[in-house]
Amino acid sequence: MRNHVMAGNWKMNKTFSEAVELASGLAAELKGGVGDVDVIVAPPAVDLKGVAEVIEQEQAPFALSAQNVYFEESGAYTGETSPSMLESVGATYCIIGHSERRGYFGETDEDVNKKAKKLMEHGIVPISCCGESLEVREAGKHVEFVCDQVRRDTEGLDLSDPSKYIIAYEPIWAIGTGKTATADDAEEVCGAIRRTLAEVFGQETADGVRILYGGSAKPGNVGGFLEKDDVDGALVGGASLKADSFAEMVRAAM
Ligand code: G2H
Repeated sequence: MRNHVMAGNWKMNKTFSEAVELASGLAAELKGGVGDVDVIVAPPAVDLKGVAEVIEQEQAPFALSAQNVYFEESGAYTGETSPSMLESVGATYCIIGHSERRGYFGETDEDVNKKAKKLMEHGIVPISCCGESLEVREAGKHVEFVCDQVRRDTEGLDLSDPSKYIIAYEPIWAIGTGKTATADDAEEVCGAIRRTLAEVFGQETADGVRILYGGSAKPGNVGGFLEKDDVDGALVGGASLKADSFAEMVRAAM
């Protein structure tokens, strides 16, 4: 059985001291344990080391994720961060292909695929995002669109340990807008993603990959998503910026 994942994407929020404060607050909130939920926080790159230290000092029950990576090992790539650098500060997960990176920074499926390969070489688990725009959804092409993205993003990956690859389905029209997809909307697409994985990698792999929902997920609605067979957790933006609301979502996933 797949265990739940609750991942907080802090996006471009929190200075170093604010990030340390949020991580400490979350550690305190989750002192009672998190059951078998994989709890993950993804602070901005400059905050990773500070949050890693909080996790270590307070033996916090959550793991560290980056929000982005570059697919080369080192060299003249000003402003970029390599998988080894992430590894060296204790990141064990990395978000790739978030719609904000695709939309504002031109990240393509080819980039996402290369990033996943590199991360996995370093033992870092990708949280690979996919999702359709409002235009695609209104044209009724969302399932086909997202499954094609997943095919391209996973091309040639070794998913023999499916617990080491996570997909986040985030309909773009529901991100940070307060508009949430319904749990049935999420299940329709997450189920189709799992069938696509089964076609490409076989049923056993498809049954092991965790698929998350993301887009205005919050304490009041996360339970409905988690009840769905093919939704294994959430990638949470806004509601992960407060320790108490994110902890409430973790408890809903326990
Ligand atoms: C979607 C999500 C987290 P929010 O981007 O990745 O953000 O919960 O604020 O919609």
